[in-house]
Amino acid sequence: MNYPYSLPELPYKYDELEPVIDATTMEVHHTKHHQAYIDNLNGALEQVNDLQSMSLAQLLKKTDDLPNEVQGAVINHGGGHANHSLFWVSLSPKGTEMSVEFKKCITSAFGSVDSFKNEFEKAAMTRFGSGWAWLVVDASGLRIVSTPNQDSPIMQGLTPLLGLDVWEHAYYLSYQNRRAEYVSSIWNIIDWDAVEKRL
Ligand code: MN3
Repeated sequence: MNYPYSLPELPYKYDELEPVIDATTMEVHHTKHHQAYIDNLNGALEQVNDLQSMSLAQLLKKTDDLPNEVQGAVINHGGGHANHSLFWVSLSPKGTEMSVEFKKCITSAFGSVDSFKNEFEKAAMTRFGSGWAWLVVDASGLRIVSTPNQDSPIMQGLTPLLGLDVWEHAYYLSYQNRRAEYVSSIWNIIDWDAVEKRL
């Protein structure tokens, strides 16, 4: 992903993730929230020519070294663009099964697929306020982490494989305060083929 950033098309229609995520939530989330991160990121980079040639991942890896006037925008809006772009393509209308190979990786890292899911759900539930739960990989292997706001795991040198948006805008219309129901329903629409390809 490079400047000027643009809204990626979704590989499914807004209503195709129902009932897990309703069509209105998807449309507003994609065309308003995600678009706003992109617009704000482009706006912040407009006057900073030497950062325009860097990829979004490169910018996120070096947020500590960025000039003050763009640092916050890259973290919040660059992170927002990267996180949502990954989120959309980790979902599919019917979901897919984990491959045998990937199941083995999950089992060796977390004990079982169920304990992986429990740990992931716990990360999503214990993230106070707005943020994300992640399955990530680094040199030490697979891990579950959560980040606040739009912080990207890329900022910490981690490679995100799967991210779950737990901002209220991601689920409030259907689930109101019931984040746990949203989080446990998400397993029905995960595209494991897409997640595994990132490993
Ligand atoms: Mn969101």
